[in-house]
Amino acid sequence: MLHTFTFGDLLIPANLAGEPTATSTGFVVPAGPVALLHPFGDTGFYRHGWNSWSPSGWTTTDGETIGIKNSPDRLLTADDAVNETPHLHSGSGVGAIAGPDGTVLLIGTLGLGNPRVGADRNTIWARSETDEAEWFVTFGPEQQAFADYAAILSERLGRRSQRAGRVWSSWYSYYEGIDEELVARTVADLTGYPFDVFQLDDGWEPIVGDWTAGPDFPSGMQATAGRIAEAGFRPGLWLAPMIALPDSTIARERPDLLVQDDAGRPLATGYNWNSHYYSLDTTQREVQDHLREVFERVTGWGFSYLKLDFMYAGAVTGRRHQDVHRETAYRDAISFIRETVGDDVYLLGCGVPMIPSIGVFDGARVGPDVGPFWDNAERVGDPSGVGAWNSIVDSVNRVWLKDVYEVDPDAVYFRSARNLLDPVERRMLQDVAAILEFKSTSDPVVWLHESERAELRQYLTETPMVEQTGRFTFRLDGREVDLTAVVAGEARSDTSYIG
Ligand code: 9PG
Repeated sequence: MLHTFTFGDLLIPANLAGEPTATSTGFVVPAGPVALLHPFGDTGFYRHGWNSWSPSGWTTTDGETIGIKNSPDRLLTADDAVNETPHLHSGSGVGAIAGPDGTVLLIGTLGLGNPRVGADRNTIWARSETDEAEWFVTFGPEQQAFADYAAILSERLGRRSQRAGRVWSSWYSYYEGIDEELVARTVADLTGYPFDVFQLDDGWEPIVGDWTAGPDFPSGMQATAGRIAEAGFRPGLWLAPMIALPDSTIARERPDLLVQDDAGRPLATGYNWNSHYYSLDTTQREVQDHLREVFERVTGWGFSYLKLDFMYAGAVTGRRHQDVHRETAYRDAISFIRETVGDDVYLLGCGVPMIPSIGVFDGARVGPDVGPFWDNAERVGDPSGVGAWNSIVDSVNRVWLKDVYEVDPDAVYFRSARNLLDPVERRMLQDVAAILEFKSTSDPVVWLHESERAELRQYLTETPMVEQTGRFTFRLDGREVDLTAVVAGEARSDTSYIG
């Protein structure tokens, strides 16, 4: 049906599936395709990435699109292979175009079904694969519009209240090279530092897919969790419960439990650890039994903070036993995990589809991995590649998600040893994390100089008041932090940044 939205003096002709309903902050539009005619011509467009690592940000309708240009090779971080559109401006779940005087016209999904929002110089449009979710449409000052959208998203999908606190994670120092001795030593060194969580990352398991203690943890995972708890930290553990490497027990013995391709073979749903990997078909009863066992086991060991990684793989296109949309399969699976672990376990999503995870995860990663260097070296031009800059750009473009769950921009560094980031770049990472209000690091205390230890302590102890004053400008305890030039790729070791 044809409809005209009225926002003050602004009239927006629209083609909708049904009559919109006014709310106090905008309009709820019935499920089905949406197309709005806008009068702004070529203008700014906000593109939102599907999962934690997918790029998000502002471009213009006549500018370069934001996204991953070789998506079949980058299944992990693209908006999945089917939806990445190299020449079309579009994003996942929500999109906005810039109007005059800092206003935006925003369309956002209120549910699942692979909702996409795109725009060109005349239109902003939205559609999904299921036509089951309503949309929210609003016009107003940019931060207000996103805040209003976040509020209605939480109303519809839920909002959890647990906070992660200050997290030490093993990834950005030791990577997969962890063992029980090293962990015990690292924990002992951290005694007295005000961390809340000590989280073991990838490397404890024998192989991705088998969630049992690996050979480097001969005393078992319960012993390690116990040591962490004795030192006064909450034990945290990394898992990638949706995926399995070809040599894992489940992939070798029960390929029928994996998501299949059209020929009925297990479907490769990503590439890491020098191998392709598969996804579990979570619509099968036996897979749910497997997940229940895994989560009862790891919480039984004493871990109550879980970083669940590569979760997008539970929501990719492929053949599953039950004929449900892939995002519904995903949401059912994570809801099942939440029921299994209960409300007290903190679930941090990583590589999660952003919108289908709302209300189930306590926190979510909102950008690609940081690294102890500024630019991604091995994936030039891929905004989802590892590196401090890519991580900052995606994260600051997702600050608005703070209102739906905790947002994790990834670890920050204090160390100068084993680090190519200079003091200004390290400070930028710390500021972004302060803005997002999530504190984590992987620096072992023994890698830090005395002054760096003091900086770490201070960072963990002080929580600045955060105010957003513009798209990329903030006030941290009254100090102006302007990330505009950083996001644009202009400022790097600009010493004026820290004054
Ligand atoms: C453990 C790591 C850490 C890290 C996670 C995740 O695009 N990629 O190829 C890609 C590979 C690895 C990756 C993210 C993206 O890292 O984000 O914090 O837990 O797994 O293996």
